[in-house]
Amino acid sequence: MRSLKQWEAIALAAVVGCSRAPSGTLPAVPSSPAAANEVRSNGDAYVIRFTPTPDPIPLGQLFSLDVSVLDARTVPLPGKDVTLAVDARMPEHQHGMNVEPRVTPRGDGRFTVTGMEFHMAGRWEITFDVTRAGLTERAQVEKVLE
Ligand SMILES: [Cu+2]
Repeated sequence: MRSLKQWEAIALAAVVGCSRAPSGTLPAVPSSPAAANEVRSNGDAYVIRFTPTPDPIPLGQLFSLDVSVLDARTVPLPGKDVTLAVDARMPEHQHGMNVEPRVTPRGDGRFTVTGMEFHMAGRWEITFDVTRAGLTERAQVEKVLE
């Protein structure tokens, strides 16, 4: 039969065990202000980070995006086997942009997207289509312009 002291030790071990973060799980996407410009792809294979220039995205003016495609653990993707297509739409209005953006690869999963323009105020949805080894996965993020 166990003594009271032993039960206390077991209970304490259980509490300590619970307070520890579970191992083997993916790191959480940080909830910093920058997280607003970070999105996971729908199949959870990629994390997309993007920075607009100008920032915030202006209304009725050309802007560009610096985009980094990272793996699910937010590690940069080495090599040149990743391609990216970017588009934007206003879902409520069922139209896209009046311009066609150009994507320039910078290597290691980084891209510069030029020639974007949101010509109307309201809700826009930017889509990032990441293709690697013949498989395409989409990430989308919302931007509301006033
Ligand atoms: Cu519209």
